[in-house]
Amino acid sequence: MRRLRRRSSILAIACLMISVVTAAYAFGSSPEAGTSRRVLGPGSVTVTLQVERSRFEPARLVVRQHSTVTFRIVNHDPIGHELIVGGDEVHARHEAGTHGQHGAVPGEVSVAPGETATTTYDFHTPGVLVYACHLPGHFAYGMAGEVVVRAARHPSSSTAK
Ligand SMILES: [Cu+2]
Repeated sequence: MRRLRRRSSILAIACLMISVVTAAYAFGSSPEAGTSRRVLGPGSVTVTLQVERSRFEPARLVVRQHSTVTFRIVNHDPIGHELIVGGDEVHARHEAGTHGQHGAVPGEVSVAPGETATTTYDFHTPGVLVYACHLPGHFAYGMAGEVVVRAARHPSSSTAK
């Protein structure tokens, strides 16, 4: 009887540990994990976005204006995703739309399960743009990131003469 009780308490602890680990997977390890502080550009740069459990990593990029960013999306998930880059209007349209496949428009690409896809986007205007996946439920789940576009440091001296 005593042995049985001990066994069931071990089982309870094991269940608790499994749920803690599951929660850690679901919410990520720290708020800093998905951010990148490095300022990219100007000019052509390539950024690799890892996709795992319907999240982009990193989930924040900082680029100088007049950067041409090639996004390389590595999908580690067993389900398809997409990367859509743009402003509020672009995201509202895609969230409401039913586009199945992307690829022809710069900044819009579909990525099959376990595959890698690329798309290129020009960032010219300072501000904040968003990249997101608009497959049903993914954006609401949090499958999005932001690109902070910083003004060129010395716009007059960099292209003078
Ligand atoms: Cu997705």
